[in-house]
Amino acid sequence: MMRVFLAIPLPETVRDQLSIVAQMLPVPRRVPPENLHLTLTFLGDASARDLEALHSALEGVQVPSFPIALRGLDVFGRDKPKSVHATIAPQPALTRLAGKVETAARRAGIEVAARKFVPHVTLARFRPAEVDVPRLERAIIDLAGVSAGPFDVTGFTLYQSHLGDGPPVYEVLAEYELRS
Ligand code: 2AM
Repeated sequence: MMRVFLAIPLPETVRDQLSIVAQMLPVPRRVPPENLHLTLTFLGDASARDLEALHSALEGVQVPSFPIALRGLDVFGRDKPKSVHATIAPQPALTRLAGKVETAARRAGIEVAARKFVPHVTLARFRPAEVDVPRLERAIIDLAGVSAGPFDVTGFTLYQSHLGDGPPVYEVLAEYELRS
């Protein structure tokens, strides 16, 4: 089985901008710049057969390319934060794309957790006890004006996540283009 997810890769300039922002956060571990991405759907463990079915289903996803922009920061976990992310300015085309890839995954027989799509780019993950919460909240308020992009989303990628000591290694398994 392979641990896989579908995500939008970010242009290098955007990753560079976000990693500068991440450096300003009072957190113990940041996502390495090369790992920054926008997840469309987390698929979890899938077999090679699942992935073949998924590949056929994804080739049928037809969505025109669209622009997105990153605006401001937020946390997951509220008063016990466990990650900080850059938020994405509202973009209905992005929500539509996420819905279509999720439907494609379900058609391919992959179980996808029913979760509301909250588009974001995670900048740091940690345990709540590892951060000074008021200090982190102040930093997030101070950085409320950060932005990156806009840039055109021209495709999405199927990644395999290899977990080990340290940050995960994301391997590209397949790339899907959006029509321009
Ligand atoms: P996150 O950035 O908000 O943690 C690869 O792990 C990607 O899939 C990450 O972007 C992660 O989101 C997302 N993801 C969603 N659900 C997940 C889960 N249950 N376990 C691990 N990653 C998950």
